Amino acid sequence: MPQKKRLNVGLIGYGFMGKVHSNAYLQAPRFFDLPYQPVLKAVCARTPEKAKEFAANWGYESVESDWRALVRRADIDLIDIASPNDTHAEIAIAAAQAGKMVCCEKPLARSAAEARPMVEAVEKAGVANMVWYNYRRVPAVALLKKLLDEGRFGRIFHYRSQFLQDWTISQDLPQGGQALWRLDAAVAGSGVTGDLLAHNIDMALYLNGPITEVTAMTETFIKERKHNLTGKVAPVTIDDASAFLCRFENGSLAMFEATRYARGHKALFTLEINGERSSATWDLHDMHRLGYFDHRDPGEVRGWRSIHVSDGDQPYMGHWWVPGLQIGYEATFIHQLADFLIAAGGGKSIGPTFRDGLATDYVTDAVLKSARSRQWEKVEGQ
Ligand code: SOE
Repeated sequence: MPQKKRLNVGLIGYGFMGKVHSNAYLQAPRFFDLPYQPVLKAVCARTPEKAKEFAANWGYESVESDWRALVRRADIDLIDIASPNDTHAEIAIAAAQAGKMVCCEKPLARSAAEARPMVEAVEKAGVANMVWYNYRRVPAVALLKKLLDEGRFGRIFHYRSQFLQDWTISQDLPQGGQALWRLDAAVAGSGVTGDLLAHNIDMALYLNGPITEVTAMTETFIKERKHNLTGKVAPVTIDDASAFLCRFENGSLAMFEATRYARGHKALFTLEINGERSSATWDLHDMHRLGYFDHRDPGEVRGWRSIHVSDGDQPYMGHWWVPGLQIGYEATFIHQLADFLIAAGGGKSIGPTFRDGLATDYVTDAVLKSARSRQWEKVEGQ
């Protein structure tokens, strides 16, 4: 077998996403034929002990405690940003200027204004780039995309999507700091709009095209929480729930909702799309199933099909076990990395690129603006 080109990865961040990405670098070359062999070269974290622990567990060869030192290293080919949202822009721009490939956790940035120079930097440097909107790579979602691209749905009338969680309902939960920066708007940019709705929006832009205008409402149910960095009770700055109506460029109408206050729901990401000839449904808690209805089926057998997307001729599944057996959440990152490395080997980037991440940030900006203005708002940059 010819030797694969080694691709030295420098990871920044060691939380939940640091683990998921590290797993993808280890597993992708085992299941996919890739032009590169990823090497876990260095992990960077502000606390050296944490970085060392993480490196020992995942097999990173070295540790850094300053991301600038990591970006300067000549032996690093790819910078992976899995640190909180307020760090994405500076790191990504420096990495692109140093000529590295850049993979960034979602959302790309805290706002479109912050994301724009990131897009300029990667495009000017001509480096491969992507944003980890992993749910596009669920096999059932990839199959839905294929069916849509084949024109089976006809004109699209409706799109609906929700992301429901319940982990912030307790008043006793503090905000801010290492584990809870998602509750601090200064670090995260926003609450569920940038964290959860961003997934719904990325997938909708991918499946149904650009969104032109939105009207939104947001709510912060718990107004004050103890801040982990100061120990003091402080106003909560994020949105706890966010919902919006919108119009797509293709003329379809849509409803979106995300919340961390839907008691009983942990990560219920759902979507439904209704076209002139076909409709489809999908939800993350039953992620292998695609609901599909085709009005052109003969009347006597017409009805909703529940397609278990686990067969070798369905997207990605031929790389895994035998037909009918399932894969997990972590596989979506493995698929995304495999697609990225195959494209990078041919000198290209695949979606979601930084430019696609910016498109999502334009929509989340419009959602937050509309919630404040209580008016319909145009989505910029479309
Ligand atoms: C929040 O709880 C979160 O972990 C998001 O940050 C992820 O992007 C989402 O996939 C699951 O929920």
